Amino acid sequence: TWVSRSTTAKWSTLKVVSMEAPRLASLPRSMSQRKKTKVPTFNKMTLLDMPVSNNGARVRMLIYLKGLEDEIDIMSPEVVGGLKSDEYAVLNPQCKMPVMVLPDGMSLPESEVIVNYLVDKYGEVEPDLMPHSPELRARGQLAIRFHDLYINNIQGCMYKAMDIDSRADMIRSLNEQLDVLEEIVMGPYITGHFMSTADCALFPTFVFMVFILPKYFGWETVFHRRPKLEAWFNLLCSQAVPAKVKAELESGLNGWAANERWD
Ligand SMILES: N[C@@H](CCC(=O)N[C@@H](CS)C(=O)NCC(=O)O)C(=O)O
Repeated sequence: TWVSRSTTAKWSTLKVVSMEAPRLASLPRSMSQRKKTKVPTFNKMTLLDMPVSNNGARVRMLIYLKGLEDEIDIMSPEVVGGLKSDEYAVLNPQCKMPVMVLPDGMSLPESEVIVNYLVDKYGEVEPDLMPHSPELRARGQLAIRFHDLYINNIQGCMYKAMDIDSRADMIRSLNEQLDVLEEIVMGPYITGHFMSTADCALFPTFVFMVFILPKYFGWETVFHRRPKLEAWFNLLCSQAVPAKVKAELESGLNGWAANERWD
């Protein structure tokens, strides 16, 4: 039995309807299906990702900051047949980028899980990207969680096909979430004097917003009445590693523009 309701219905008007569970077609999500699919393996730690992926970019930013390029290969999901292939689905049952595959065959989906794994594994490699007090660590985690829960899930409104009302609602919500972040960022970095994993998580998404919202949604700026976020974004843009990540993301976004994604 599944519960459905229209998006405007109140809880009191919930309708309980009976229908079959949605079929997840051929994705090898269960153990028995997985056994039939050859699990891709790599000799070196390998991140499957593409330049335009903002979630992947948070992991790439950490890899470049810590100088781990010799330890970790970065390849396109196409090397295992693409995001929708059975081979990719055994690495990440959500079929999304990025995923990290370890030499022993273990695969780690979810950018924040990968970032925390690398911070843990390469803790002795500077910069440590961990704020130096429980309070600052909590603030960083809060920025990341708000970003992941309330921005990541609607960021598609900037570039995915959808009806105009849903898009308008999500763009409005994005605008509100930026005000929430303005109150969290301490400056000059999100958690104060040192860069942390919170900067890695948020910066790529800001590159998306700064690229897309003024050009295609008529925003004057992403930073209206958000001076702390503006100073933070400009500071990161002036540094080599974030600038490299920004250029990677923009190469993908320019590709989307050339393919008339927003026309
Ligand atoms: N929560 C996931 C989100 C992953 C995600 O949404 N990845 C996007 C790229 S940034 C993706 O794979 N999109 C392609 C698709 O969904 O087909 C994470 O942080 O890794």
